Amino acid sequence: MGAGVFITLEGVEGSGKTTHAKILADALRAAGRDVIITHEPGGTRAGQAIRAIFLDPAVSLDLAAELLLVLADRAQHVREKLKPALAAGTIVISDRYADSTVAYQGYARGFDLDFLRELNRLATDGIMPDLTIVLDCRVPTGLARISQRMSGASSPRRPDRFEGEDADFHARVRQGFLEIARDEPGRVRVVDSEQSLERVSAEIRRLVDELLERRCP
Ligand code: T5A
Repeated sequence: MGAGVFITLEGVEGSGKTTHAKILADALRAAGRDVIITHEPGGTRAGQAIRAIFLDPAVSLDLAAELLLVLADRAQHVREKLKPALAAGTIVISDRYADSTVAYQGYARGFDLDFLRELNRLATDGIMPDLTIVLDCRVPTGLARISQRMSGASSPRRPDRFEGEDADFHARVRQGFLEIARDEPGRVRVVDSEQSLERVSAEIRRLVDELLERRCP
């Protein structure tokens, strides 16, 4: 990896990743840092096409096809966007990355975790985040935020492939993220995202400032 800094936000649906990616990026830019926000799936043009199939509940997908689609999205994302940005010294904030595959396709869908880590090695080309923040909230809290957001939208949409899964599925995803954090405490930090937006963003900022102090004082 070049001189850039790679930060990922992970967590269950509605845990606040998109909101906090933006708050963090705005704060870092105000401090004079060069920052991009990206996301998976869909961070590239090819990824947008993959995302449309991946999330559409009306498209029948075998679980192996679902897995390979999200890995294809990542392989393109890493090579087209992440590696060049990191090589240019940018701070890259990604809303979801490789840990989502371990949590969703592994802990929740049941694929072998070591097999997924091997596939992630191929898709990521070995690029792993310097810091991953798991925004942790209870599943009903996250889902309630999503349905509130949907009901307030000007053009309401149906739940996507994952939002439509049952509570047990989302509970396994949450557990998966917490186990990933337990297994890799040096890289992955958990923030309670049921706190106010201000408190969550302050905790995220503290973790990021610690990282930046170590990486580029
Ligand atoms: N997926 C993805 C896989 O299965 N495998 C993989 O490898 C990958 C990469 C992507 C889906 O793909 C799956 C997982 C996902 O299901 P997506 O559309 O990109 O789907 O959606 P999500 O990443 O799940 O993002 P969401 O939009 O659903 O949720 P966020 O981004 O976590 O939440 P956000 O920030 O939009 O917040 C939701 C609402 O809550 C409010 C916000 O204002 C917003 O209205 N909110 C708070 N309110 C009060 N207090 C707080 N602390 C709040 N934080 C946020």
